[in-house]
Amino acid sequence: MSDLLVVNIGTLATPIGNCARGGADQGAVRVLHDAWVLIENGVITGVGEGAPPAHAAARRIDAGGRLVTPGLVDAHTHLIFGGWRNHEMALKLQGVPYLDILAQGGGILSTVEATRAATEEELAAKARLALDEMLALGTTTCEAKSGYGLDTQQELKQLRAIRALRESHPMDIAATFMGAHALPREYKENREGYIDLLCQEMIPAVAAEKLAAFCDVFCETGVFTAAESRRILETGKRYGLIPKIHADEIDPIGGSQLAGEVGAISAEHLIVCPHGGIAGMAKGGTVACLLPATSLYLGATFAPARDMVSAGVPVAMASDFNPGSCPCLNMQLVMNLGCLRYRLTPEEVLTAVTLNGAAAIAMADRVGSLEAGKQGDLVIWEAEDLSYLCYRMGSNLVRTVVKNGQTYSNTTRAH
Ligand code: IZC
Ligand code: ZN
Repeated sequence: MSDLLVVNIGTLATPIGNCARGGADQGAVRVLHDAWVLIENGVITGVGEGAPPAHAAARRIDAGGRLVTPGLVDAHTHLIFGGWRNHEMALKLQGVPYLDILAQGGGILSTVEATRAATEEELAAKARLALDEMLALGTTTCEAKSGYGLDTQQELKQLRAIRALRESHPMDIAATFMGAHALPREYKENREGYIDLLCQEMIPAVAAEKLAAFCDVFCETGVFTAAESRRILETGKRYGLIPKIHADEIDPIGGSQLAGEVGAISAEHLIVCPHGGIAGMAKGGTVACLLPATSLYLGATFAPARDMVSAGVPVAMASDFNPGSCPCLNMQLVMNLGCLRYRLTPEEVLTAVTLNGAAAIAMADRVGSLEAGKQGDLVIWEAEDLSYLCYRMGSNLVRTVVKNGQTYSNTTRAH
């Protein structure tokens, strides 16, 4: 692997460290001017200001005075699914709520049908297109959940598709088992039976094949209660799966408090998170993983991000890419919404989509900042500073993505 020296960086902006940053540290970003980054064998070996080191063998890239940040980390996606849900647009326009569509057998359950009908190879091929698009938009690490199989073999199929992509695509992918995404049709009248299946068969099978690092639950009205979520997450923990939880997306039924109690690495959505939930997450050391594009898409309110920062809860932001509530994988739009709708500063937003996202998937020791020892993942932007990156809307401002020291150029120039 050839070495890479990125020079003539007008502004280099990066959070610092190997763990999530909350409170005042959320916005404590290091900014260098006239900077350079040296990547050797795919790993950053130097970052500095002024004259770059002499390294005759390294390939040089001139950033032309532009902004450079760490590669973006999208810590919450439902990457692997069959079909889409555009046919539900008519229902949305009639005002039918998300949970009502699910209760009628649509929503997640419609994607379950399409996912069950696809082979592992078909699922991986479809997701590969999404990964290509994510990389072109500046995302260099992502998380991917199962949760559209809802039986043992079908969930394993989704997770094996993730494994195949991890081995063949430049994107770093963290895998999450989310068999507790909905109650499958077969168990509509037998909740207890499905939770037994999750705890006694699915979680052990996922752990035995080492197919996931995390276990996630959709804790929501009509889906899984807080008590059921606790049982599933505690079982996952016994099998070495780190808990995550979809909490307070539509109704506050105790998910964020539970996140703190079970020591979840992250709690997701938190659109209607109560004060008690924020306090619980602060106590439990949980990262709040906020998904503003989903609020936009559902026409919902936006999570109380400023209250979370004030309480010292580290805030991450992710896309929530999925075929129902957020068919969007553009983290630049997420950054834009982070400023406009969460009232976070561009510096707080940067930490949310890099280091804190990495912490939400237990990868902050490897990615999420530009420092010696971290992976050579960065983006050269068609922007002169962070405020410009957060201010523009709807364009792809990527000029060049560097992933593990390899370069990927955006051929559609934003201006
Ligand atoms: O397919 O609707 N919220 N799960 C929980 C989702 C959204 C994904 C979906
Ligand atoms: Zn989700």
